Amino acid sequence: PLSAVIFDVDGTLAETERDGHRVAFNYAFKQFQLDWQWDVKLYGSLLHVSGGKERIHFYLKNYAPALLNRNNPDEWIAQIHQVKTEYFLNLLKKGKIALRPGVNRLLNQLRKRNIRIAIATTTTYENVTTLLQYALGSDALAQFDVIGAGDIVSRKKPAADIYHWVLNQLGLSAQDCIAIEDSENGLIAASTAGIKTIITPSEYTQQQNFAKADLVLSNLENVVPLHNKPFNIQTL
Ligand code: XBP
Ligand code: MG
Repeated sequence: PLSAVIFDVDGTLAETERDGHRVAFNYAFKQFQLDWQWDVKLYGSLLHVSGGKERIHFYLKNYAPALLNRNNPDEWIAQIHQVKTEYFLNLLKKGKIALRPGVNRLLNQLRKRNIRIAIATTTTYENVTTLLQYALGSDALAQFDVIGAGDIVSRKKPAADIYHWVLNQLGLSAQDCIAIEDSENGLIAASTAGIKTIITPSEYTQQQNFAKADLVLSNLENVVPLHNKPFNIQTL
């Protein structure tokens, strides 16, 4: 029996990357007098590294390695990332980022059936809680049994750690859950933890490899399988 559905956030609950996180990174770079500009295409390639701080570190290593010679580069990256997060939170609070189609409907159906709802994301905890509160209302957090986010685990997706952490918090095993993800990194993370995974590709992940997914849907509203293997969608 299905006991819980575990949702990814970025790309799955909402299209947060191109007009949200990307813009916030560029804002932070400007505040730190860095003339870096992550355009839409470059950002797409950087998304292969999950986690904002990890993404900045990767960019530095590849595009400005000399800057990593400074004292305590991780502390500096964390400061840049903090400014990025504050800007992103402001975008959320201005209502700039809406949930993807069908997300709200599925959450309501799960609640009605007493199926538990959890989050497994690499993004920062406040980003998740703020998105949920602004998109679903101030009491939204009560709907979520477990929120696994950001640095709660040290290895981010595609590592399975965040899914193991969430399963442990739920007190459930992998076969009692379904994960919903939008990216190959997310698919690898969830499936490595042994969790059946539905993929709803997002703006940046249309071309990724989802051959190992249990089900690929264009979105959660019009449930049209893009390719599918034996999978009991009735359980949803
Ligand atoms: C999301 C991420 C995050 C966001 C930015 O990946 O990789 O890093 O891009 O958020 P997933 P932070 O959807 O696979 O969890 O800057 O807060 O890390
Ligand atoms: Mg995602």
